[in-house]
Amino acid sequence: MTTLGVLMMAYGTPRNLDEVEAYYTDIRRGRRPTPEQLADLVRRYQAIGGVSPLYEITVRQAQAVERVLNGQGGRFRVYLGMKHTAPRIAEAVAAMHRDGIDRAIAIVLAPHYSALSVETYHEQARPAAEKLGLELACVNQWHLEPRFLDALAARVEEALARCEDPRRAMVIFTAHSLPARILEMGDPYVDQLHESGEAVAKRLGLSHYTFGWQSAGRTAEPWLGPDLLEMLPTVAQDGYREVVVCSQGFVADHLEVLYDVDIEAKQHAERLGLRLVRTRQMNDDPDFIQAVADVIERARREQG
Ligand code: FEC
Repeated sequence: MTTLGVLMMAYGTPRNLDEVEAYYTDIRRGRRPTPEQLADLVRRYQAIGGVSPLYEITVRQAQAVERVLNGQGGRFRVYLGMKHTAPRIAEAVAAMHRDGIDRAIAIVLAPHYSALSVETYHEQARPAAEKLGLELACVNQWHLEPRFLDALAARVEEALARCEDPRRAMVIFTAHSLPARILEMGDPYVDQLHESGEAVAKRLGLSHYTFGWQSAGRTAEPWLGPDLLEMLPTVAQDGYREVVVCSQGFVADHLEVLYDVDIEAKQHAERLGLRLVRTRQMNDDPDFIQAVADVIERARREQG
């Protein structure tokens, strides 16, 4: 049996505060942030303890997926490639090639597809693989993978159980906002977020739920809305006292969850008399790891 490579791709995070400027510049495609923008980002990292746990979690996710896939009788080797920090996606592809791997599945640790998110990972992976003659099958989306939906539903149920009155709590499914121009591009991102949220709502029989956006970039162009922060006053005015936020577009604890939801949105909610309960992130929990392994197995069968 030959070894099949798995190129697991994730966002990447600075390892310390000194790396924040280079990281931010990379996210901005080479444009350095202003001193004010940089100071604001450093402040947010400081607020979550100075560093984000994202990289360590991503490593654990990759190791766990490899263990599950090989435990199911396969012969896989998972390589981690980051979009904005080392080890870069192209480096991971090169490492695979050095190890004699000529076929691989590429998966981004973000379930919903957008040309402005998942595709930007593939844009780094495909040319690197082509150059080395490595056959790469890229998974575009996996937001409806059954065990991913089970994992999401379990977390919403668990968060509702932490509410004083679960039947009267509003559930908001959120994802990272993107520039609103994706709407004119026929991008499936918005529909896919509704599809996974609706599937979870149906499984749990939810009657109070809605969709919102979070963590919009600090740029001049319009971003998808409404933003979670803008939605909270309406939720409070509608008489809700508790709100469950399910950041379904993210699969790990990181800045956009630990700061944007746990600090910023929670404080805003408190000022409005609302109690905000966040669903537990997937991280390397076994149910989620099995779901990712299922996605990869399916892609392997399709690759033939
Ligand atoms: O914990 C950490 O250190 C990293 C957290 C982190 C994740 C993440 C995920 C996504 N982003 C997506 C899109 C954009 C677009 C821009 C943008 C900007 C930032 C900035 C930081 C940042 N993102 Fe991010 N993102 C994370 C962190 N993101 C920091 C810069 C400062 C700020 O605006 O807050 C705007 C780029 C521009 O300026 O042109 C667009 C999307 C995801 C979810 C999918 C994925 O994980 O790839 C989409 C985690």
